[in-house]
Amino acid sequence: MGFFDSAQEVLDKGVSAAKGAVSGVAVEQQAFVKQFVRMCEDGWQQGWHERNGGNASYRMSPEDVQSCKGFFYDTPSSWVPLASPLINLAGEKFLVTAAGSFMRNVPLDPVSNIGIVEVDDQGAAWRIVWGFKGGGVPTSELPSHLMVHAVRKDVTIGADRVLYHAHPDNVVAMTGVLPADARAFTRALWKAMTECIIAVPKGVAALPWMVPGGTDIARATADAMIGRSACVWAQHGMFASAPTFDEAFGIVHAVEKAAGVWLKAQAAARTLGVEPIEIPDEGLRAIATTYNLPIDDSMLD
Ligand code: 2HA
Ligand code: ZN
Repeated sequence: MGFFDSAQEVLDKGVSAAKGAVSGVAVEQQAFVKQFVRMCEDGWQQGWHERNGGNASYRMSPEDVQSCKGFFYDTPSSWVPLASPLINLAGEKFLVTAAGSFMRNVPLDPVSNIGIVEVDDQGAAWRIVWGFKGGGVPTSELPSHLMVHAVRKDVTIGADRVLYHAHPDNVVAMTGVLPADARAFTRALWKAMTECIIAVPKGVAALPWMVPGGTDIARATADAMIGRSACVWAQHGMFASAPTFDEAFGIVHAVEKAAGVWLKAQAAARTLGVEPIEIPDEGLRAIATTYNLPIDDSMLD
């Protein structure tokens, strides 16, 4: 069953009305929800979320679930099967943006533009337990989000919780001139701006253009992010994974800034007829040593 068939099924079955009287701090007022909403708003302010571009998800902690579950729907949506089970996500709950929602509207109306999905105890299906008011469903990139969460939860021993997908224009422009290759992107970005190797010490993965929203791009991204916290999607945008909202946003922010510097320097060097000056490999090694960074050494000559 395709995603949109599944989504339609969710819509058809409908989601029951929220509980009438529950005590406690409303979901929208929880600290993790406020941070999620702030990340969406900040990304919009940066210009990374034209129209319905971009999406985000957060794997809730047991404490988050505890403080929200009193607000979950009495009757959740029907279960929607995953393309293949993600056993290490069994029972996990995720706060995610809604399909088709505009990031700029998330702060204005969180309960319509975001929602919580629960994964079943086999890691084989998901259902809506809160939010998506007015018939919404989770982001079209839910397959990518869940597959990448499964990988990152594993490789970071549960530390990574936030996944952020944005369309930052300098990163996208860079994919018009560099091959979709982790080493090519990582070296260009690291060498353009000192801070970049600190933000992404394992470098960035890069995938060629693919159809968004499906399981092919999801699998490719999950594989690419086994060893890296960021992945560039050619002619599209990028994904970042981190333990916190600040760090996920910070990865995109630093990579996008380095991409902008790289593009400007390359263009100016060409105009002036000079060779661009970059941080040498020994300089990058010295940053790694000084700041004790767990860099991917294979990115250096
Ligand atoms: O949410 O960004 O990749 C819209 C997208 C799809
Ligand atoms: Zn996108």
